[in-house]
Amino acid sequence: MHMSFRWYGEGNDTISLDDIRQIPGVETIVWSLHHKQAGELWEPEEIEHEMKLITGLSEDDRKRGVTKTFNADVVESVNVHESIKTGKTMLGMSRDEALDNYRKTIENLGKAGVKVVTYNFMPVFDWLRTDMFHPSPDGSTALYYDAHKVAQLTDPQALIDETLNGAGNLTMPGWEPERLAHLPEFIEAYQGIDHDKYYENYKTFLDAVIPTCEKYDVKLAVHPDDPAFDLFGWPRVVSSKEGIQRVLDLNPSPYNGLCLCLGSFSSRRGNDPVDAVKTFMDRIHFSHVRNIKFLDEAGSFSEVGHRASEGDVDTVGIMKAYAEAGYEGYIRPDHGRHLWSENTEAGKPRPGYGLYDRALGIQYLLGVWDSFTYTK
Ligand code: DNO
Ligand code: MN
Repeated sequence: MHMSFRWYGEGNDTISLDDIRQIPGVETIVWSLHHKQAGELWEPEEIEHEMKLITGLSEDDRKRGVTKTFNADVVESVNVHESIKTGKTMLGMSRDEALDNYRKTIENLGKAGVKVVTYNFMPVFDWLRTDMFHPSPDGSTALYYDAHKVAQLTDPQALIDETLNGAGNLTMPGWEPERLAHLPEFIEAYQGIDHDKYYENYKTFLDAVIPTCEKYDVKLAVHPDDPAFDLFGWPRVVSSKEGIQRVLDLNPSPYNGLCLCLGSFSSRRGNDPVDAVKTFMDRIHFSHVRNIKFLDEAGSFSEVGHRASEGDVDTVGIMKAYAEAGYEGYIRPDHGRHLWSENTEAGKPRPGYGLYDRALGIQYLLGVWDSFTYTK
């Protein structure tokens, strides 16, 4: 198992590689070219520049006697253009053009040495919460999902107006103002696309891209829908054990795999994360291990610390299942709460991606892992 940490890049993250170096056990930096829009080609020079930052040491590092470096094996995410998901020309790009760019990006990443590329296949938006700094009983804040609030807001524009704007200028991935300007176009394009049609479009994507993944030895890893159920009447298909199995069956290549996010997966009542780990082990290339706590019957939840007893996700059972299988893929602690000085305005990290709780989470996950695997 390789422990990893998501980093948003120089100048784009309040956390530095130096900070991450001091968390014991981190081998892999999970990165992306965050300025790229879905559908855009990632050029070799841009990839090389970012990977050098991660895998190398600066002059200053050397002078200070720093020797620890990271690998840059995992990219999260290369986002999928809406034309691929809907099968229609969208935002001026045809599906074929978007597929060409995706394939070429995989090729460029593979040639640079990247091993795993994460993506999600959610319609229109990436993850959704109703509150990004919800106060917890201990004074920390956490990402929060109020099911009642979402149930009352039947169209996404209302949610944006009433909830997200209240969160200040912070935007969630996929909810950038430039994208939101196209909301009517998205709503129109998804008319008549049900779950079966969406799986069909998904298969077109996999069949087009997987041969390139095989050729350049890049494993594709889908992140489950977050939260793991339909929103605004749009189809979500990576939300349950059956849904995931169907995605894996769309293209049986081992390169068609999972970034199994157990926090997202567990947001659907009845989903069993330990069972999912055991069932899909052979196809899990990357995994996010985090915890959530349900707050009511409607399914509202708060993100909580990684310890199993803090919430409803059996993080011990998950790590035990990975340890017993001799899992050789990548794991990261995913979101964390905002602790200590991270609650203040100045230098506030992006929601869910502070330093302290993710560092604590790593130590917990490694502690559990070690208890099953370590010998002196
Ligand atoms: C949610 C997060 C997501 C994830 C993307 C992957 O649990 O891990 O932001 O990074 O959905 O495409
Ligand atoms: Mn995740």
